[in-house]
Amino acid sequence: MLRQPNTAVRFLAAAALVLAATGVLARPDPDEITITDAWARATAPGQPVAAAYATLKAGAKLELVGIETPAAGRGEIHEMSMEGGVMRMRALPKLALPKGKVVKLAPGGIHIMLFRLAKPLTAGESVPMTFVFQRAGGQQTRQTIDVPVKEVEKPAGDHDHH
Ligand SMILES: [Cu+2]
Repeated sequence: MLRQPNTAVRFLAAAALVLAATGVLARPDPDEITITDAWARATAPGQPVAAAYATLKAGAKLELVGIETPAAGRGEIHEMSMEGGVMRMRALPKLALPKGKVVKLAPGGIHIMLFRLAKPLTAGESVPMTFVFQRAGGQQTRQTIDVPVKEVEKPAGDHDHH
């Protein structure tokens, strides 16, 4: 009977299409960006802002130029630094991602700040977050991931002043 092989061939063709659609068969993207260890800090009720962190690695020289999420009205990239013995932070319009270098956004350092939270971030839940990257030529590429919300103690000196 020919039916069995036919079915098998059809199944393989369908599987190949799915793989192609999911990019498994696609050539590796030279700009390939990996986002790992992403998490957002759980917030108390009524707290309007939250911090989020991630480890970024770009296969080509890129800049992180924006953060978008339905969980907040606005996302900013922030940098913390000591000024005259006081921990201060400022918004960065963009964050350089050198080719192949691991860039860590972590408590006490560069971080993502989410303003005007739609609702409190609850540990155990996750929020979708879109990272907007820009190539040297100005072309933008976006990557959206689910960022888990975690309850983690703040390191000494981490900001609470928002
Ligand atoms: Cu901040």
